[in-house]
Amino acid sequence: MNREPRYESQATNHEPQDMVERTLIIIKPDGIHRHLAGEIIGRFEKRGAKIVAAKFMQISEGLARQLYAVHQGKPFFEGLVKYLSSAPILVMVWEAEGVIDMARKMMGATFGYEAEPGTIRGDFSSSRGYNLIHGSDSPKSAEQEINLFFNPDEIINYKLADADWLSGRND
Ligand code: DAT
Ligand code: MG
Repeated sequence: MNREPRYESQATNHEPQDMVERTLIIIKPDGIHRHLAGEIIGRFEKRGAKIVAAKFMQISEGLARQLYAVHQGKPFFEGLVKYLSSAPILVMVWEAEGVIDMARKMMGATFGYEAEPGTIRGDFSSSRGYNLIHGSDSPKSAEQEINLFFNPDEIINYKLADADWLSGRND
């Protein structure tokens, strides 16, 4: 009898399935330096989201400016760009139904000292600017931000072994 698991992960197309959203999540330089990457990834894994792309990289100031273009001209913009391009970051795409808002709730409020306990920022940051994690804030920004970091063929379409429990429906 063939006891191999069913490998349904062979990528054939790179589009998410119906209803499923994708979001760009970045573990920022403080998250890497403070050894919190595993903790943060673990929260997304345990919540049931699926990782579909990842890159460990140090980005240029130019790319940081593009990511944060909506904040250009604000007093904190230059510091934000320097911070994000100062050290390695882990850039990921996570997929789940409703993942954009879900990730924002998991991240907590922007400033660490205002974030609720139980959130990533609320548990691990008390800083205004060094707040560990970036997450897209809308479907439009998710699409733009994912395209900024990943080619379509770098996003892997596969089925998790426990997908029926994580994202199956009983209605
Ligand atoms: P978020 O990261 O919660 O989406 P944002 O998009 O409003 O927040 O801002 C991007 C980053 O810029 C944020 O993570 C931290 C920094 N930032 C925002 N507002 C700031 C402010 N008033 N002073 C200092 N840093 C700020
Ligand atoms: Mg934002």
